Amino acid sequence: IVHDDSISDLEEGVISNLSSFTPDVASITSSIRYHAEFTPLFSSRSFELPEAFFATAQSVRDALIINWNATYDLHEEMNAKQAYYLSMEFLQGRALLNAVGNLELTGEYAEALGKLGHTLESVASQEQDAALGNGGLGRLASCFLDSLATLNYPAWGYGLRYKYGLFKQILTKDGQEEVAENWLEIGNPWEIVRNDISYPVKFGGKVVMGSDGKSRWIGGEDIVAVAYDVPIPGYKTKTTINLRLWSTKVPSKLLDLNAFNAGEHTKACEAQANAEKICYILYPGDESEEGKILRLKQQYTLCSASLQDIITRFERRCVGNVKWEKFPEKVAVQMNDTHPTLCIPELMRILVDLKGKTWEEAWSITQSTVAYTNHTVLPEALEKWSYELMQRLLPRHVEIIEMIDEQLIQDIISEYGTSNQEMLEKKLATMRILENFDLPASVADLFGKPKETPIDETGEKPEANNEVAPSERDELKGDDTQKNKAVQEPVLPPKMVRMANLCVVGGHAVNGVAAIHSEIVKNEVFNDFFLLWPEKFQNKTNGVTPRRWIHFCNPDLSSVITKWIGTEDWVLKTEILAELRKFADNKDLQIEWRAAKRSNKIKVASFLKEKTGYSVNPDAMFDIQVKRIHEYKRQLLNILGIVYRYKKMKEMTAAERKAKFVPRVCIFGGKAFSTYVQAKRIVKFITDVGATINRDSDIGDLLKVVFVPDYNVSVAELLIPASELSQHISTAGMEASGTSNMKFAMNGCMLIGTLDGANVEIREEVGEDNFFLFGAQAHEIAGLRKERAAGKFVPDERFEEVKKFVRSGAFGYRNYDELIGSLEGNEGYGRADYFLVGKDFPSYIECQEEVDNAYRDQTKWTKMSIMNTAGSYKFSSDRTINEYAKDIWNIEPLELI
Ligand code: B1N
Repeated sequence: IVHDDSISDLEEGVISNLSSFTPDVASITSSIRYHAEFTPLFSSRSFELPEAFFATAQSVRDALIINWNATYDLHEEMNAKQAYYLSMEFLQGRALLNAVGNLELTGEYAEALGKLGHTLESVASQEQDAALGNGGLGRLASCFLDSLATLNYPAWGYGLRYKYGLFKQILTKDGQEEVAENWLEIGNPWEIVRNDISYPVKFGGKVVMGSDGKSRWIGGEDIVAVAYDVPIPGYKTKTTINLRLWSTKVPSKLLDLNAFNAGEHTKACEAQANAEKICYILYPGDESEEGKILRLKQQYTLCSASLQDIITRFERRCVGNVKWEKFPEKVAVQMNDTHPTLCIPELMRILVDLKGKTWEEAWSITQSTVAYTNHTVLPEALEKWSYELMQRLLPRHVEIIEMIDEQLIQDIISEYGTSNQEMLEKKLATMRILENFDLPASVADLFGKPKETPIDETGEKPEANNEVAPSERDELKGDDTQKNKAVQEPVLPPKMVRMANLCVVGGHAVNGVAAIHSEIVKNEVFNDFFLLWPEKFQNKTNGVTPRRWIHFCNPDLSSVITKWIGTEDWVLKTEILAELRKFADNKDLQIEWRAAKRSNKIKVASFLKEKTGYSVNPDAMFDIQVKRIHEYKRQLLNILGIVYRYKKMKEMTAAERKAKFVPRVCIFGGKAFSTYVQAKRIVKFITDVGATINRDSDIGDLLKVVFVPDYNVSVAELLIPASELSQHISTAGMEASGTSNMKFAMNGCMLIGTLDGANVEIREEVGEDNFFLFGAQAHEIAGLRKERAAGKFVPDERFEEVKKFVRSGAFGYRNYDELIGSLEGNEGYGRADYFLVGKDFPSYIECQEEVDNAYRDQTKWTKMSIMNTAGSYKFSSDRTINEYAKDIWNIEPLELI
């Protein structure tokens, strides 16, 4: 589309961009045209979709920047206490529709784009997802930003600007393949590079004592973190907060021009490449993956740059009268899981080494400032770092951590005394920050005889084993002498730093993310700490933003809700949704409710056709499981249930099949970590089962199985409004919360699930009759595993039958020995069904029968669907954020007028 009149309108565009942004259709149109013409990327006069997206986004950004500046000025002027949410992940997804929706300019932008020959929807679909996160933890951080802005809290997010976010998933005949996606390639219209805001960050070097008796950290590798700001608009408010993402580069003084001039380009570029690679890629692990040296550098960069920035702001706002004891009255730092734990020693270092505070003063300030959210109880996911690696990279921080550890030992001793040495040793073994360390000299005397280091067969005392994983060591030393040496020595357990323990000790609050999870945190994972400091422990049940997750992604249902409740206020005050209960039986509402669902299903059907080639019937039940692929989330239970259903169908006549089963479209989506072999086998298995069932003419529309490739935030926004049954079927006690369960319930989707994570609270709110419950409960799991190990588990016949069917080659033969084998045995081969798929299988398939029966009665089903939306009000992230603000951060809203 070429606009002949674009030039004549430009002046208008320039003027409206220089003056304040007046949101009428005419000025929006000229602003879009202005950007289409002057954005450096698109100098031509063409206005096709990619250009239209970019120009539209830039025009929206102008509006955001006005509010963003005003918000910043207000915070500066009022000098109110501010909360900072530090997270290694923000899973923002697309921003355009969210921004125009929050600005209440959707209609205006749609009309302006219409005049320019496009639809807002098609322009919005051009945007790449910002996928700077892996899953729930990152998406939670993004929902929190939306709520913070909407509720007018003085708060910011801090994260890293990864050049490559989460990989793109491609499904081939061999299963999942990962492809890097350079989301910044054509530029990011939402970010504002702040070359004026940068901080030095150091790695390595050594600690020396200055003449003033203060420690100084010198030498090593210096890099610079540069700020990239992303404005985050609130809904129906001018408040626009900031997400500050750090990118790394080499300090300009280190660019070796001499080497460059001498033709040694490689050498000159080396430091630059090393600095830049820190922000190259998002750590793609979910709960169970191992850390790498780059990851520690990333974590420290986030903590160091953010704290320097926060401190600079604090000092500036003190205008020449800095009282450090007031710091916690102005600043709250929330650590999103243990990934930003280094905030604790970094704040201590800055206060003690650079600001001249005593240890005690610094400790009190640090503890009152930081707080920690735990997101997982899987033991393999509790972060630990090799002491040796940390010492090489962050020598001063390790000294500080050692002091905190020593102080903790003193605290434990003063609480429990030394009379019961066995108990005390047990406490120290679980609670200390440093793992596999001897006691420090200051307390060793308290323990009868000093601890002996074991003597090996050669009669020599071995050195403590500071082994690090080979990949880390190679990167550090560039040779393997250490490895050869280590081979000859007896291996002592490696010295580690337990980040979660450091967080619990260094923060004033520790919270879990759902009621059941917070109980497990208190009574199991951190029980010793809970007994020592019960007042620190809290629950903050997760939530999701009702703007993105119902109002914007499901406009059809939103209109129905608004019409029946009589107001749109529910988008801000979700408790109003409960009023829907009054009309749950109303025939007219039910008709409108079903029509909204059906139109969403039709959109998904055409999306599935486009992405997978499979045609599905929009009148079948849409049954969905979308989340990271993980054994504990039990996609295997779901697909084996489908296999069982298929087998039963095959054993029946066409008429019997039709009478017995409700037609279903079973949709899967989710990424497996690239080296998580078992998760990848599950992906492959699901696609194989789909390939067989979907082409089976006996089955037809009665059952389809589709794996949607590259599940991400945008795909979720499409699938969730169309779903009727969603699966949240983790082994009880293993899913900390889950947040998609909340999104599904909000969109009138029934849940089938275990009593795990937030399912427990969702079921309480929507009512037992409106939730399909099955499976063993959290308190039974340990006993069931023991029973299994003792060879006492007797599997259900139907489970045996389904495994046999898979092994018979019904879906081909690849990989199934390992997959099915993992569900068998008592111990040893595979993992003896650690996740209890076999145990829960009978109750799962029986529950699925109940689902079929309920679906046959569409009046009843629609009522259940309405009751889910009505009962979902508690799961707004606005509720969660208000709780954090009151109970942990002690911050108040501040509204621009
Ligand atoms: O955090 C979500 C919860 O709703 C989910 O239940 C929980 O599994 C998820 C290491 C994690 N826990 N831990 C992680 C992510 C990345 C990483 O590198 C761990 N993600 C969760 C929000 O509370």
